Parts: sequence; structure tokens; C-alpha cells
Amino acid sequence: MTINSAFKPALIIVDFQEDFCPPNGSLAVPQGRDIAPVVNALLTLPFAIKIATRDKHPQNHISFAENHPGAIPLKSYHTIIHPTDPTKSDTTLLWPTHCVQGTTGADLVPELDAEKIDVVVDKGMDARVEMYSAFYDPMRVSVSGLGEKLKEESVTDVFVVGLAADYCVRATAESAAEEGYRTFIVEEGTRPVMREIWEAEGKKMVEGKGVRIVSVDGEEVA
Ligand code: VGL
Ligand code: ZN
Repeated sequence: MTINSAFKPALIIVDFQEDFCPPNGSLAVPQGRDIAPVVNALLTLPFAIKIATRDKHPQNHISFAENHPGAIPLKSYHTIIHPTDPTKSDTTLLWPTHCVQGTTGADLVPELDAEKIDVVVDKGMDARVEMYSAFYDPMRVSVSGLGEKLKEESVTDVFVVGLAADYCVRATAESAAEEGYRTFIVEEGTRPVMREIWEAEGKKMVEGKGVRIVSVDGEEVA
């Protein structure tokens, strides 16, 4: 019998950026900035690699309601046709304009202990597709390089925190699980856009995809 005891954990801090935080973020997640102490505490632990991701959209990004006349942010949906295979399409929620490349809204928050981060991965840069997962968009038109990084480091386990729990944290964790990593969301290190739906349905759906939601105390919480 061979015992494979490899344990090379990665920490992925998703989109901990000004536009996702109160008081001034254009798409502020309630209490989003409050995750800083937990995230910084995790950054002191011996992860094999510590990665921060940034949502970095061009001004003409497909997910911005203002780019679709009459659309209402957080209420309207838009159909994205696959850029090269028009038989494929996807329906996506539209947002207030956020994390535009070159604006301060796209900056990582100053509360984050950025010195401890090994790699910053940018995502959402292709105007034609929405990209919640930090690995790739659902149509795999835009690929960030995060997957390659984890492979290079022979990562076995992925711990995900950041913003927002119900969108980019969730999608990134689901991709990690799909890529074969043991994957965890650390509950205190994230906050959802829509708390009620996240608690009532979202967590169970993520867990159904093989992601474990854990507490910093080590207790399984969901
Ligand atoms: C996100 C909505 C739009 C996120 C990014 O980081 O969760 N949510 N773009
Ligand atoms: Zn975005």
C-alpha cells in the first residue's frame, strides 16, 4: 500500500478590491472590508503559494449594465453569444460598472497584507465574456493562467476566501474542485452579495460540486 501524504495547500484571495468594499465601492459587498483580519491571519500560515486575484474589466465589458441601454444593474440579464461558436450562449446578470482597468476601484484594498502575496492573477479582461471563476470563463475564451500556476507548484489543496462568496469565490472554488483539488471555502474570509440566497441555497449548491465550506476554527459549518 502506498500512502500519498502530499499536502501542498494554496490560498486564493479572490477580488479583495475597492469596488467590492464599503463605503465607496460601486459594487460594495455588505461588510466586504471586514474580512481583512481573517484573510491577513491566513496569510501568516505556511501555504505553498498565496495568490490574490483581481477583477480587471475594460470599460466596454459585457457585464456592465451601462453598456446595454435600458438595463438595470442587478436586475437585468444579457445573453452572451460564444465569440467563435455562435451555437453556444450563456445568460448573465448585469452589474454596476466596477473594477475598470486603471481606476482606483480595481485596486486591492490597502487593509490586505499584500507583501505576503506571491502572485497576483488578473481576470475578466476579455470584454466579450463574463468571468466569475479566476480560472476561466464558462466558454473558456479567457484563461487566466491560475490553473497553470497551481500545477507548477504541485498544489493539492485549495483554500478560497475573498469577494464575493456567491459569485467569484463560489465560481473559483467550483473550478478548483472540478480541476481535481481538494477545495475549501473559509467561511469567515468571505461575504456574499445576497446573504439570504447564499445561506438558503448557495452554500448547498457549492457543496454539491465537491467544495467544503469550513470555519477558521476547523469546524465544518454548512
Ligand atoms: C464579482 C460580480 C461581478 C465578484 C465580479 O468578484 O464576485 N461579482 N464581477
Ligand atoms: Zn466583474
